[in-house]
Amino acid sequence: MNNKILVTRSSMPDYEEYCEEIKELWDSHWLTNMGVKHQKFQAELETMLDVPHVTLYTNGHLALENVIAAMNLPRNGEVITTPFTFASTTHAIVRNGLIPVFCDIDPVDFTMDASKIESLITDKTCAIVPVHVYGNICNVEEIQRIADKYDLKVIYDAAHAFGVKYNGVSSACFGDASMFSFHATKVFNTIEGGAVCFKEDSLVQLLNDMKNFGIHGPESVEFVGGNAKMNEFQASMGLCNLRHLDEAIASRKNVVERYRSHLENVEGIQLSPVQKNVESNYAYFPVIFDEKKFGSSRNEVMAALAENGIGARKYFYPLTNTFECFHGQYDVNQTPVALHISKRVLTLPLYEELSLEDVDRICEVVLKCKK
Ligand code: T4K
Repeated sequence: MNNKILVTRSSMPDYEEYCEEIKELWDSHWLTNMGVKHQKFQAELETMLDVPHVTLYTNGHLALENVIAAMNLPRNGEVITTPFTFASTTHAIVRNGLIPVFCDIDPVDFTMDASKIESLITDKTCAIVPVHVYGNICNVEEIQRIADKYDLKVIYDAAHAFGVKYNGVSSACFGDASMFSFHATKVFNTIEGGAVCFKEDSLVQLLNDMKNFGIHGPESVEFVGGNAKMNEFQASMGLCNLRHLDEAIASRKNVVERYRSHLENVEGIQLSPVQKNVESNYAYFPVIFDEKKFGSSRNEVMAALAENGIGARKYFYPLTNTFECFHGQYDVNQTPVALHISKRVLTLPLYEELSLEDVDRICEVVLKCKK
């Protein structure tokens, strides 16, 4: 079927624009290791995100792993986090030798339920890693209050929240640091890519060294670092896509509004409301199906869409605290709201070029499932 609709589709600049951007790489032969495109892109992001420091990475996951490592947390320390996320969040914690402690989520915006954090704190708790899931902003004030009270680090997984503002403040500015993903499937992409944003000056050198094998100078390797550098082709894609970000977000807004016009106030369907005081990036369109009221389950709706060539996805099912790799280490009943939502959520197709006619077609298939 050639009119297949996938869950998302990368935003891309014109071919000529990208070719023009990468042309000088053929003159310089400088392809990676913090070249001119890397430097320019980093500076543009610092301005655009209104944050003192941005460090670029080859992907969002390594950005998160590196920034958690940079916080110098005690081995086997406990990190309060959410299971309603992509594998990356939990894996970044575990791969740093830390223990995730799962906090339940808010039933309306699906971010960490800040009212449940304090009851999870023990003398081993050292950090909180919340997720601005779907681009919904966490309760940043309450999380910071708790972090200050118990002397905890806060690292936001802001993979979904690039370009989002809360009370006029960029999502790059909360906590000790925030990580963005620039993966091909994101609102803003550098093919693969990611960034860490932060205010603390002393982190600049540390993060730069960590992503480059721990190499501090030509003859000085201060610690065992890895390789997580963004290359010049990725940075060039970022420079191009940044020029068109506002258009991309405006198109996504139209798509989301069209979805809402069809699906709001339908019995058995819960949508995630636009958060107060938040300038959204319209990253995802999650829909919660209540089988009893809607007449069809989430899986039945997904199958009906698939029959019509439409690829919706269960972001995020299964919960990370149920992954096989954790061998039943965590009790999923400790996060009942997350479990409930993950069994019912379906994210519908959303991307810059999705036509409003296609949104109408998708909603028609969804609403045909209502019994
Ligand atoms: N934290 C959170 C909360 C995250 O959601 C993610 C990533 C991370 C951390 C880690 O960031 P990165 O290290 O990835 O930068 C996708 C993405 O790979 C992943 O980046 C993303 N979250 C996750 C939610 O979704 P898949 O396995 O669902 O992707 P895939 O290959 O099935 O693609 C989905 C659709 O996107 C395709 O049907 C078509 C479209 N697509 C895909 C690719 C690869 C394109 O249009 N262009 C492409 O190049 O994981």
